[in-house]
Amino acid sequence: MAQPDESRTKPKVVDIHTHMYPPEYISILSSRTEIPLVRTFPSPSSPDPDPRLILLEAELPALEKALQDPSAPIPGRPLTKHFTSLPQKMHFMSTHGIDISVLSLANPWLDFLPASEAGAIAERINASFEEMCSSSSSKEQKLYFFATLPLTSPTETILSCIAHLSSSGSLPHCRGVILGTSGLGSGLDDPALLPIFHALAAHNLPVFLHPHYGLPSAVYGPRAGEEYGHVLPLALGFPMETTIALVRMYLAGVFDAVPGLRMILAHSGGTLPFLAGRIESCVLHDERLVKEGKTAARRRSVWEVLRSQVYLDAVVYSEVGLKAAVDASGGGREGAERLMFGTDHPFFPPVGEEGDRDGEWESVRLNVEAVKRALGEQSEEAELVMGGNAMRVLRLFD
Ligand code: 5CU
Repeated sequence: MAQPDESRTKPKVVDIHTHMYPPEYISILSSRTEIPLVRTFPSPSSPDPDPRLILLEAELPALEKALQDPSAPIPGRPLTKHFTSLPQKMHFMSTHGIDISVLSLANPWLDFLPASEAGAIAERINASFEEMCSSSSSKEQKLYFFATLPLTSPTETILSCIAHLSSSGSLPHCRGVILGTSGLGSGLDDPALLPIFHALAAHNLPVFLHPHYGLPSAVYGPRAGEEYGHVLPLALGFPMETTIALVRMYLAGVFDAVPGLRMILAHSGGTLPFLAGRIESCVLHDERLVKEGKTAARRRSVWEVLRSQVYLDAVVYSEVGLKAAVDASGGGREGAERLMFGTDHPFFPPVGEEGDRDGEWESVRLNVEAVKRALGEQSEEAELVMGGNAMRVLRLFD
């Protein structure tokens, strides 16, 4: 039997999907009266309850009820130190054997800020992420970050933010940007976004595309808020939102217009790995698109775009989903080279009385298991997904 090669250095584990809310962001949320917001509700079981973080439109009915009736269930999720504390992030990394984390501000980023404030706040938030990365990186653990763009500001402000991210040398740990699906307010197929996508490509800044808005609450039905918790918006709304955003970009020809653009899709591309064939078929059978010559032989298919300009994170919690993501990305070694491990920390913590947030998280274990089962424990492909791909694509060199 082949002996393990002791001289081989341990492959790095990189978490590319891991969020933080720096203190200035929490102050903004705490000063707000509309979603997104942070608010503390009295609790019968604790004299000093955690504030609650209320983010999603689907949480609005529960918030309104709790504001009127102190005995109603408390809305949102607890704002624990996992969302805000850097030592807690480092502890989480050690607990789960993570060597490098690529941090990002969590949703809804700066989407709700007035145009006049967003530019300066983005600058402060990005500086804060840089400070976290430079102050906490050590020989054993390293941090990088995806920056936040002031998307409600005028285009010149956004472009100058992008130029600052890569050229000034003041943000050496920045490795791309995190983007929601709203763009400048009309989605990511908005032609007004093209200069921004060109600038990101020119500065070699990949886009980490992440959902927030889900689907209109009406599709979840009248029982959702009271009876189904966050399951429908998070399990289905988020992935559909990502899928729709990417397909709109594809149909608008953004990938052809900006061939240097690189996208990393959260949650393994939502439902894209499963639906790419159907999307492709709908394009080819659409009378209007055929008539307008948009299905010409030289057109790049959805599959080709997935295999050239798109990467997927591996936050999918199952071997079945991970295999589909690898297959949609080209299959075998080629497909495995396009997937990157993530945890979604601090979301999906252990819950309930028994839930120990300082110990091992089941949500992380499921994502690690999925990689091992889909690609083989200690296989080269699994090592690429767990860290090698992120090191290569995001230039995370020692
Ligand atoms: O639990 C949630 O609401 C979330 C969220 O808002 N963002 C995220 O990335 N994961 C879970």
